[in-house]
Amino acid sequence: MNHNLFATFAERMRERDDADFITTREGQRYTYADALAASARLAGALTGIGVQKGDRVAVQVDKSPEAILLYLACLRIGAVYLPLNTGYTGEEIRYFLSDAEPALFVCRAAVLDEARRIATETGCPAVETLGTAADGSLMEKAAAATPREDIVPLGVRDLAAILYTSGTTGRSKGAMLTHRNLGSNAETLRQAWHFTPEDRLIHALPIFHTHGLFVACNVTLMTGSSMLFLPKFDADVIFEEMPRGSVLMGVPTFYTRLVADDRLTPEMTANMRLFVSGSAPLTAETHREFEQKTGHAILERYGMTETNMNLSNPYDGERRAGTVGMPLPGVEFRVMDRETRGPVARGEIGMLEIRGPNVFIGYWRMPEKTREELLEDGFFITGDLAMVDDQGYVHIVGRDKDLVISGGYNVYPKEVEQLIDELEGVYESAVIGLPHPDFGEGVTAVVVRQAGSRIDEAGVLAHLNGRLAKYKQPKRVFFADTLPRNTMGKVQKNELRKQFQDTYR
Ligand code: MLC
Ligand code: AMP
Repeated sequence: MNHNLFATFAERMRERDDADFITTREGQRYTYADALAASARLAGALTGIGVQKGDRVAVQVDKSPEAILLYLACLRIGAVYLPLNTGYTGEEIRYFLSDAEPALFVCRAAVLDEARRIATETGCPAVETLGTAADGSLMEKAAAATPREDIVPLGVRDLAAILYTSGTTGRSKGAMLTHRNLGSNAETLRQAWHFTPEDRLIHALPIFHTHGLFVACNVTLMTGSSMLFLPKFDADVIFEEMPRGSVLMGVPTFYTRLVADDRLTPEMTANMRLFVSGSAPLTAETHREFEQKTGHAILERYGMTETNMNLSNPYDGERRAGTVGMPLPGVEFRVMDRETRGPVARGEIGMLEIRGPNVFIGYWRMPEKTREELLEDGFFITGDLAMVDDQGYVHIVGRDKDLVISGGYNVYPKEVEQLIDELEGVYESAVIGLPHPDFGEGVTAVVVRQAGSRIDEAGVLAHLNGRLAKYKQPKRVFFADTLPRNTMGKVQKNELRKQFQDTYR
């Protein structure tokens, strides 16, 4: 049996033939037949460039239908798709390329020179460009290539993608996801969320993370439904498109912004059948307000880069505000006491662990990290703290990992602290997440100066600018004489969060 996920997608694509797959407001339109043909041409181009089964293809491009066709082409030939946040700076890209050793780096034309330089320094043999108007050197090569109509046979552990997720030590880890991981989750979600070929997903998420890439696109491909690709979230555009859409997937920031808008009414959302939220906690307040204003209960689900989607509120049945629902079919979970390593009683808080065909097979070239987090019995330690209520709904009540989630993007404080600490005049720093009305949590730095230093907020921010993606940069920098520490010498971030809790309110 061929475990190549593209084999499953291709069947659906042939069936759906001239039905829309991806459209844009700029008039781009790919039917399923178009997408099948284009993926074969892109697969031919990749082969011509020298990309082979198992090779990584690193991609840092603006959102476009062609980026998804490139993802499909990689699946087709068994190459490993490696999407990168467009916000990453050159320094951040250098790390990913040196760690993943891709056979090809696909970038935006505007940064081609820098990309070539980084590729040369990191030993990446090929660089191509891809633009948002079906342009760029990769598309030119695809137009001239001999299409590859075949689908490379793959085994059950062959990789479809590597997605980097930041590490608590400051070093990003590449989560290795197999064709089976992605395929099983897409099929599960298709069924659980009642997708049909008639669905039209309003797609406003970025396509370099699990939510916008796998949850949205793989479910669409599994179903044979269609997507309207928007470059980014823009409330005006969402409201213009809602009457022609049926599903919206978003991070909580989408919903807090929509709820605050007078255009959100039952009439406006009458054609929509489903609003999905995930990637960060949706407040019960936003959930309730959204329902009051539209009659729609947002379906909140819980997932991770390493695991795809695990838990979901029901499609039919109560969608409980402030909870992430129950395990999806095929997914097992347990809530464990971290000291005794035994399960906690219902209603008590413990570490959430997950097992299932959706769970990744390990971190790229990090066997020790993999062993620490992916246990021998197949359960993955999420780092999230959970509680199961009397109705069996799971509540994510906090995190046991030092992580800030800002507008659905993960920021690991360590990475920011390391950069601040190297700055002259800084003795030490602590980076925390504080309640933020728009982003959920706002990245904030608390800095202790060296004696005599006059470094200020602007100085710290200037140092980070260009070194760190914008969303990782603190929204505010505060100064303190010392950082609060416990008897073990560990910085008490809880204390800092309390002290600065009203910063953005
Ligand atoms: C933008 N900015 C952010 C930010 N997004 N700052 C912090 N956090 C963010 N998430 C910066 C901009 O650079 C800008 O800076 C300023 O904040 C205001 O920008 P904006 O125009 O208001 O932002 P916008 O472009 O509207 O973007 C906000 C957003 C976007 C929430 C729509 O960040 C987004 O689409 N997030 C989704 C992330 C996502 O897909 N996560 C899924 C991960 S997968 P300045 O200074 O230039 O003004 C995962 C697994 C799972 O977690 O379970 O799904
Ligand atoms: P990422 O590594 O970007 O995939 O982010 C995964 C993390 O996002 C999880 O470990 C959770 O901390 C968080 N997360 C995802 N969905 C939810 C949700 N519905 N509620 C609370 N936290 C969530």
